[in-house]
Amino acid sequence: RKTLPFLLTSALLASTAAHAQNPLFTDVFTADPAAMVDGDTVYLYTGHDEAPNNNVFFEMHDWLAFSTKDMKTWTPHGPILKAIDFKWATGQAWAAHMIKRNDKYYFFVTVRHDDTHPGFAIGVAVADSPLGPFKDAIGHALLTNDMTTQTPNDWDDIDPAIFIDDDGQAYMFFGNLVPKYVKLKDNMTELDGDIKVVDLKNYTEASWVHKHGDNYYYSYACEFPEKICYAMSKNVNGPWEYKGILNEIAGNSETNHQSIIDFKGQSYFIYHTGAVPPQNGQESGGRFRRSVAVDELHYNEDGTIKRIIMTTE
Ligand code: FUB
Repeated sequence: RKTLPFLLTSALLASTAAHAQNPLFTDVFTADPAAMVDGDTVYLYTGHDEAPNNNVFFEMHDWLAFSTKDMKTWTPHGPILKAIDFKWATGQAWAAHMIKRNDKYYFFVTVRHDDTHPGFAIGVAVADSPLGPFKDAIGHALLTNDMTTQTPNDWDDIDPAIFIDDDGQAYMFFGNLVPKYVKLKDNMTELDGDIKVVDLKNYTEASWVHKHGDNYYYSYACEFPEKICYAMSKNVNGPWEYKGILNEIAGNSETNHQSIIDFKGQSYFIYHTGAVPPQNGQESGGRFRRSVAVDELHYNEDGTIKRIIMTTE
């Protein structure tokens, strides 16, 4: 039960913080945040947890979109795409990533493939606007499970994270247990060259690559239950030097999944937590009932990142 001092402190923090109160959304469960800055707006794409209480696994059918111009007031835009909008997929709308290129918006997603390629796969949808309408850009998966040549892990092609380097070359980072990356062609719908393995300490999933100043950062969920760890490099191709933990397991969600953005002079760490009490008619959060939260992210002078202070802790 929350006490008056707790509520007053929360209200004060919410009024002085550079972002909205956490969790960001209390009428829907959201997970796997993928934020994209586009001009004066942040678009936030999330998975949509719909598991009933005590369910034993994820129940995720579509991806949701939200936007803000000040990180405080968020506008919900509802579902932008369903997993089964990819005709070759059977469901499981897992982690996704949006990226803009040549005035088009490419939404890279994790879905479960049909029996022709059992296991998870990565697909791409495209639209002329950040809020869609989106359609399958290829008509088949960009990357499917190949049990003959890869480690027999049918989750290995999940959690795409797209990064476009200063020279215009696009890369897709992805993977479960083994982090991998591959170049993308300019059309964003074809792989360009071999898939390479990245050397990262304790990698589990949830790749995210960004650049700040002259440094490249690879953040990822590490261990299990998951924390977010990160490594730094002077080159997108590595080598990556392990730098430590950004946040501990957030609430009781077991998974952890982050976006890192710079927006209007402030850096933000966006993640999900399971520690959401019943509110607004919702049941409580948990492993398969996660909620997206945001906190400030601060860099040290040497480019390393300070440990995130989570308001949800
Ligand atoms: O939301 C389903 C899966 O859980 C994601 O793909 C992983 O990153 C983990 O958050």
